[in-house]
Amino acid sequence: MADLSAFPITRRWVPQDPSKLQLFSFPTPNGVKASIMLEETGLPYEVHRVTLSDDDVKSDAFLSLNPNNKIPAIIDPDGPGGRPIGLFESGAILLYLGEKTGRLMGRDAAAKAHVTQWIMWQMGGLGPMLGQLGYFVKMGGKAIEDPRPRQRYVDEAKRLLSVVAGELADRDWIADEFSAADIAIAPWLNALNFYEAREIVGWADYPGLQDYLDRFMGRPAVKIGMKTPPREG
Ligand SMILES: N[C@@H](CCC(=O)N[C@@H](CS)C(=O)NCC(=O)O)C(=O)O
Repeated sequence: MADLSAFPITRRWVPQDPSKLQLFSFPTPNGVKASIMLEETGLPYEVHRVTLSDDDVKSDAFLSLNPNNKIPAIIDPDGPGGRPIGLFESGAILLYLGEKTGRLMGRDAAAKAHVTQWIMWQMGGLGPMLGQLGYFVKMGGKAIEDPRPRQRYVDEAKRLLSVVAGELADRDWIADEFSAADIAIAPWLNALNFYEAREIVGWADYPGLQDYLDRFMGRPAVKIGMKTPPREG
């Protein structure tokens, strides 16, 4: 039986089966990247709900695994060299799980480089920019009278959407075959709905993006991963 007692987080969120990979997450666009990847690759895992409230995500227990106080994070009891490893940052988790399973990272070195490229594009661009857009359109920033911050993120979101739409014009998935890059990107496109920002970024101008989202959401593993862990319970 794997021993995860060196990870203080396991005293608050207790593994039932420490031989399984432990996921600490909440069903947000970043959180579901990890759960969808786990569902798609079929790796056995246990999920622990860490909500975005300070009591959870800023607790000493969670900070012991991720000092950056953000979900998702994982502990793999069977890490490199057979030793347990803790990991945070959804992009790093996707790359790690792809490497571990040999799945969803492209068939050859060139495809793998492209999958990595699009994961980096999502982590450095699409996610942070749409996150800021959500803040200025739906959350606290909505009350700010100066229109410039909001416009900045609207313009940047439009630009990023046109990039993905252009790439998807002649193929179903961002890096040719379905891959971890789609798992990074599609949940963020989906978040525009939650942010009530579709109209303002001209979502309807890119019908290919809705087709892409429908294709993504239609996958059985994605359906489960999108609801993992449940919001309540
Ligand atoms: N770059 C990080 C971002 C993760 C992130 O922003 N997580 C949000 C939820 S989507 C969070 O945990 N927020 C809690 C907080 O900031 O207090 C990743 O991709 O893992």
